[in-house]
Amino acid sequence: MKFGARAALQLEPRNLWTVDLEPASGSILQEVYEGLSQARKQLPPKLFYDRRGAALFGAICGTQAYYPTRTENAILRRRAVEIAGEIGADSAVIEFGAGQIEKIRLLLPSLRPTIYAALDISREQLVQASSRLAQDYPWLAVIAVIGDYGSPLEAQLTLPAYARRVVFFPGSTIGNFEPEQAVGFLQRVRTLVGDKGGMLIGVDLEKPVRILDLAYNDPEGYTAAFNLNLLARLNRELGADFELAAFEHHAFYNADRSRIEMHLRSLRAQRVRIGSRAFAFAAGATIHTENSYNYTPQAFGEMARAAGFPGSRMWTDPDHLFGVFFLHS
Ligand code: AVI
Repeated sequence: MKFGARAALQLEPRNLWTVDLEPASGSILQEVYEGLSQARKQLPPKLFYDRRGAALFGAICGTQAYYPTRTENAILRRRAVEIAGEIGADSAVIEFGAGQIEKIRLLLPSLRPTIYAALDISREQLVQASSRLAQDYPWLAVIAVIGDYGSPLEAQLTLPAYARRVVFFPGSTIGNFEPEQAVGFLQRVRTLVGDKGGMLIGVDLEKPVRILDLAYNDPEGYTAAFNLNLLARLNRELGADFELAAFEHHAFYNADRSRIEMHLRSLRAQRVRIGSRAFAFAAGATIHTENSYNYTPQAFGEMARAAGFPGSRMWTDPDHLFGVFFLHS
């Protein structure tokens, strides 16, 4: 098994390989300086996912308020046979941001791909989850790819030519991209999978605002803790002196842009020191931490077409909260 110039390392069980595409990670300081120096302060949502952030995200996914996870899981479970029928035999599934590798398990018995490559930047979690998967499915070749799906993979991925490449991107993470970025990302996937390949992707659909408001303001407070953990992370990793009690979680639906926005709002005028710099916050000023766009099936279909996927089929739930799309040429 080879990835570009890199040989994959075989582990135990014998159907598991790992390949490391990730350079040793640098500091997040520059990104933080850049984001907080803008007129509208912002921080990239990827900074949410340190160990504690990943655990809080897991807790969010288990709440009643956060409908996307259980709704998407129900669609995958209920429609597994139809989805497998669309994808066909001998597929090589590449999951982006595979995390705990849970959702593909809903499809494996019906889909029976030849290869499953899970890509994630969190090395430890990925290797452990891949190893469990390889043990549970001895007939499947499992490849744990430590890497960032944001960086070009086209040159790195060498998979058998007969296999139909299918990128699996569940979880409505596409909604965290700006729409133009989302089209660019889908175009890259199109190049990666080639003419006979496809993409199975979860998309949050437009819906009444009260459902969205609740999902991003869960009564248990996990989303607030997830958002505020970003500041705690900057304190831990960069020695910043954010006073967490002086900021609050603020999430609301922006109807003009069809997106939920998450912010951290300063409760008073204050200065925060990070490394060698200080940043001033007026009372009520915010740091914009995330957008979660939702789409109508038509709008998402058009975006996919613009990216080179003219064919699409969608499966949804009875309330049309969430869509699982199979995109192809
Ligand atoms: C990962 N992503 C799709 C989640 C979302 O819904 O945008 C992250 C999240 N943010 C708040 N709650 C969950």
